[in-house]
Amino acid sequence: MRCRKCDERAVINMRHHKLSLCGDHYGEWFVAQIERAIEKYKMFTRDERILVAVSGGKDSLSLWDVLLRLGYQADGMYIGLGINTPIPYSDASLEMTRKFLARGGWRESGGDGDSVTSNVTPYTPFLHVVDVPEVYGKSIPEISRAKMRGQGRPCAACGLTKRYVMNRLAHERGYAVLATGHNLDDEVAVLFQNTLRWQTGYLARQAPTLPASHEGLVRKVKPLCRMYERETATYAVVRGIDYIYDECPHAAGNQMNFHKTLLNQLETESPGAKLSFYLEFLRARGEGAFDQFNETVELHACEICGQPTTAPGRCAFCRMWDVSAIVQ
Ligand code: Q46
Ligand code: ZN
Ligand code: ZN
Repeated sequence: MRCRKCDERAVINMRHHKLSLCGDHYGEWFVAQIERAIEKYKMFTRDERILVAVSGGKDSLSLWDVLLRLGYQADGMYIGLGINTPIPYSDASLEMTRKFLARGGWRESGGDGDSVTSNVTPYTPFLHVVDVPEVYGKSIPEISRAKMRGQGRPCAACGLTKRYVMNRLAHERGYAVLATGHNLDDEVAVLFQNTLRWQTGYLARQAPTLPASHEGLVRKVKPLCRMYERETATYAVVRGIDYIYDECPHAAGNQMNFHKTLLNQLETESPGAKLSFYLEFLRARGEGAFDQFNETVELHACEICGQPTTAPGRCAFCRMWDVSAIVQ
């Protein structure tokens, strides 16, 4: 298979786009796709400060890399969850993130970086690290065991904590927007799950750009939402980004992965099915198909931390972590 643009050996063949590209041309193509999504979904501008939630995985590191190459003011935030058994998942993922930052390489001249970086002002990124066990006294598996009576996975406690810590840090440090590395496969699996259950409220709020609906909340964006997981992985490889291959040990066998497997079968039979499922959903959503389900819930400030919450008194995070005074 040859590159459509230069006849070099192709590193990827995207059947859904009928396009195969070599490493250099693929890198350029990928960056251009992300820039297009940022503009199309009005995610952010070059004047705004962006906080990228980084996990040490291919998606978030690739996203950070692309934003820096495009000259955006993008800092990173790593949340240490304290998940280190049976594999040192948290420690290894922080190491990958630090390695990425130390390596630099997004302002290089020459090679495929040239056309992307030549006319942008380089930005020196900063990495915020919030270590949950250090700040809040317990790891995610520990707080989950304590609060959920050892039932099920720690993912509910994990999701709540991550959402809270990300939003709070972004808001307190004056970032205009929080960017996450969700790719097309992630978005389609969520869409499929929400559709199976007809969770219309969730469907109404599933979007590449979620505006800050309330004081204290920041805008949330997903610039990789139209890129297949395979495409993001290929970008990381082409760019020589070292990332953590292991999934969180608590992810194995979850429903999301099961749905991803089903959707992959569909994609194999019908290339492009995932992309069109997602894009057609966005079209219908854009035409107002879910507007009636977009309820505006009244939020007020948590009496402990001041973050917006629906519950009266303490927010769900402060209740779960038994926070009775503000932890800085
Ligand atoms: S990190 Fe956390 Fe995931 Fe691990 S404990 Fe579950 S939610 S699976 S994205
Ligand atoms: Zn080429
Ligand atoms: Zn609170």
